[in-house]
Amino acid sequence: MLPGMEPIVTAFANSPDRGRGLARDMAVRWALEEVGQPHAVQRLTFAELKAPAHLARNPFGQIPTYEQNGLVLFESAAIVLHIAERHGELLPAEPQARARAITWLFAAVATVEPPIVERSMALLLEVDKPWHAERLAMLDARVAARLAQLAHHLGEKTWLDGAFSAADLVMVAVLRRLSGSGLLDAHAPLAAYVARGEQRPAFVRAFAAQQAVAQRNA
Ligand code: GTB
Repeated sequence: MLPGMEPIVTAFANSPDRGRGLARDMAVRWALEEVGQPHAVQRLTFAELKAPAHLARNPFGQIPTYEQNGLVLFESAAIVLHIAERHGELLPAEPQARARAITWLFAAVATVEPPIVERSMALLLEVDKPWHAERLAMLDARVAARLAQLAHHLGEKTWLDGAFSAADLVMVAVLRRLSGSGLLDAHAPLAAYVARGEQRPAFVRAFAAQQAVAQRNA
């Protein structure tokens, strides 16, 4: 733990995932657990997300945000990267390995996540459209293509590139959004990779913390 004020992370007051840890505060909370940094979680209603106090933290009115010692950040992957850099953990020290880990962190949110999010949105907002089945099949194929490429890279490796890093943390958080879709089942090593992430004690602690809130809300 480093000196300074405890960081404050924002999360949904009542997450629509009902305790499955699928909202993006999960990655930030997991990263803070990995580096042993105690933190406070501020829970916001949907109305509070769009109120001036929160828009000052995140112009897009979303969770998660991170505040510590006057620094205010948004974007979950940027926050995880900041935590990794501040604590000198979750990223390799050797410059080339570090650059590769940051590349994978970007790949998680910029290349792997977009079709996964599009698919979730289609299931949430478009099920009643006459073209839904056709579009879902297209999105399933796009997700499946990314998963096949990722599985090919992962091969028999435990983590994306050497030791567990911030990139694995964000990648696992991204892939978890497919839980229940069956799409991960086509790649046993990828499903095992996600399971390895979920078995890390820091993940288990962060998951339990957000689940306890969901259970209180239920
Ligand atoms: N790129 C940003 C980041 O990574 O931080 C995206 C942040 C974001 O999408 N935040 C969402 C939010 O605040 C919550 S995580 N939404 C409210 C709004 O935009 O008004 C997305 C999310 C929501 C719900 C589920 N779920 O129920 O399973 C999963 C993921």
